[in-house]
Amino acid sequence: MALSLYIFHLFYKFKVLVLVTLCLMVLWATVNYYVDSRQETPKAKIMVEDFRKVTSLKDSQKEKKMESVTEVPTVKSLQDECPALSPYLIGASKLTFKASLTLEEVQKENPQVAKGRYHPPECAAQHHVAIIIPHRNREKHLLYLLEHLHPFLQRQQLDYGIYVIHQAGSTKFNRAKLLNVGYLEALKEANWDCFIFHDVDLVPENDFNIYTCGPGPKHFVVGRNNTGYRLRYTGYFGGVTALTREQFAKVNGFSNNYWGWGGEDDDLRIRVHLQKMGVMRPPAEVARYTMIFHKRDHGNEENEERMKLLSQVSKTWKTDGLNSCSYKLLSVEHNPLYINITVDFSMQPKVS
Ligand code: UDH
Ligand code: MN
Repeated sequence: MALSLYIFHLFYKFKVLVLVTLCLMVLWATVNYYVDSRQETPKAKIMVEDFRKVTSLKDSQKEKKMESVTEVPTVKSLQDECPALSPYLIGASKLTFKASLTLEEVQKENPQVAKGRYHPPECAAQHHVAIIIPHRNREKHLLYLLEHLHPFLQRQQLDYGIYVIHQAGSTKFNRAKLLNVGYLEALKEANWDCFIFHDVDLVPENDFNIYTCGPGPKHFVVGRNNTGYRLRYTGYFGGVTALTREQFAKVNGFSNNYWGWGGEDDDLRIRVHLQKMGVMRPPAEVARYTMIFHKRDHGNEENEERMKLLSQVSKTWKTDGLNSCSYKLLSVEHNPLYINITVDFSMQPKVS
């Protein structure tokens, strides 16, 4: 009897031991799981966030032409360079310009643009591009350009910033000098490797017209609606051009001496040729623009001195350009969709 009681007691002790061990094991597993999941959560959150960003970019373009997008970039591509050709390109678009469009609407359409800048969230951009827009009294044109240019540049997977260089006052307009200011000021905030000098009223129609720089200066406006989509004249180098930081520095930028309309773009072409650089153009089928209709602006009358200035470029380019571009900087504002730089040229001596 005593023996059986002893055995029962032993068995009871053993059961308690097994139960305690089991409890400890469950506790250990729970603590381990909790620690692991704490480490995983931020990673998972980032992955979900990235996926959301990638899909929201795709959603916004769905209506336009989804069939041309062949594959959804994977989360893994976050660390990878963007592909040589973006999968988001849709080709030719039918442009519309709604009279009632507001800046708030354009802002809503571009939630990922902040302080005038954007970079693709899904991959590391291969190109860092500053868009420089000369501007005075063309607010509606600017609105339409922003409306179309932001999605266009995003579909090209560029790291970009849009700089609007506003000439204050009513002195003669000086497009070229504004573009020099844009280059100098944009470089103060980022190390851009490519500059696109862009008229405010020219809207690109086809996103295969890629806004990147090349081994030589580029001219994009091969055709536009109001010239029957033909080059305005042989050698035309106006409207929208792209030069790398180095190419633009090599030609000493634009001349500062073209006041009023005309000549400054031909002057830049001569500078480019003097440096033995050739001009490149994208194929005519894609390098197409719609110019928003306008009349000649007050303060931008035809420059009667332009032929004289053009005949002297080989003597003047070294001392007239980026290295002599003086201006009074009135303000730099970081708006949601663009960086607005206001300058005053009224104190500048008018060199002829
Ligand atoms: N610009 C302004 N404000 C001005 C003048 C020029 O913002 O008051 C800028 C703007 O970016 C514009 C660019 O400078 O796109 C070039 O000027 P422009 O558009 O006046 O030049 P374009 O060659 O026209 O297009 C010239 C006169 C058109 C006469 C039309 C007659 N049919
Ligand atoms: Mn114009």
